[in-house]
Amino acid sequence: MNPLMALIRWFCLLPLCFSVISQLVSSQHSDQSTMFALQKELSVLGWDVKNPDYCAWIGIRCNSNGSVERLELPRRELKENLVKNSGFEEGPHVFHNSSNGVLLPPRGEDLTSPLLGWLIESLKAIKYIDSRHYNVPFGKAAIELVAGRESAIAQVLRTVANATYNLSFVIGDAKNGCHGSMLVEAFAADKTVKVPYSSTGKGGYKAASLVFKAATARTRITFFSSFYHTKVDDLGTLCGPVLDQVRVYPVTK
Ligand SMILES: [Ca+2]
Repeated sequence: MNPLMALIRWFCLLPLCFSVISQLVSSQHSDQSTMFALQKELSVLGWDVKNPDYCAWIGIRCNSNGSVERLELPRRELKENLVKNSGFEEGPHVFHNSSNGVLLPPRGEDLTSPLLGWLIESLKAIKYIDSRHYNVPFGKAAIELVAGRESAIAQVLRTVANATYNLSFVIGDAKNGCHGSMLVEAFAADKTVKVPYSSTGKGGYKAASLVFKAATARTRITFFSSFYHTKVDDLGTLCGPVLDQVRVYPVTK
């Protein structure tokens, strides 16, 4: 069986299958549209949809006709991610002419979060940035933690008590003149990790992860920036590390 069809067949064991299939039905049935539809649901690290040459994506091998010949994916990539809106792709409308991103207010000022699935648990706003004006690690949007420890974002996940999970995420910079030694702190159940990132303002990113054991049927994951940063050419403007691609998968033994 074609390796791509084998993956889709396996993938259809997951509830996310239907949206992929619906996209396939409306597509030209080419490997490119299939790969893009799969990436939209799976958000595999190293599958960069900004690069239309899917044959160059990590773990993909194509034949001379550009058809996918081989797929190598870590097992965890094919489990359902517990994090809602894990890539921050569903957020407030970003005005086309605005290059400043959108400041999302802390909880309390607004009854419903403007960012699907996420709680803004902070005294100050976080910033929603889009790929037209900023460097975003994956997809079309991400968030920038612009107010140090006063700018936290969290989500409560449905977990199984005593089960072990892996939390992974990427941090980077928005290519917006925000230089310096950054540090993002992530929390899940009773575990925490501090991830350093050295920003040269060029729009890079790195991946990090944390293994934790759920204590109850609900587990909170939280992120904030340890430090305050300002733009090199505008010391009055706060900036900070970018967070994207937050995923939680059960760890199978
Ligand atoms: Ca994203």
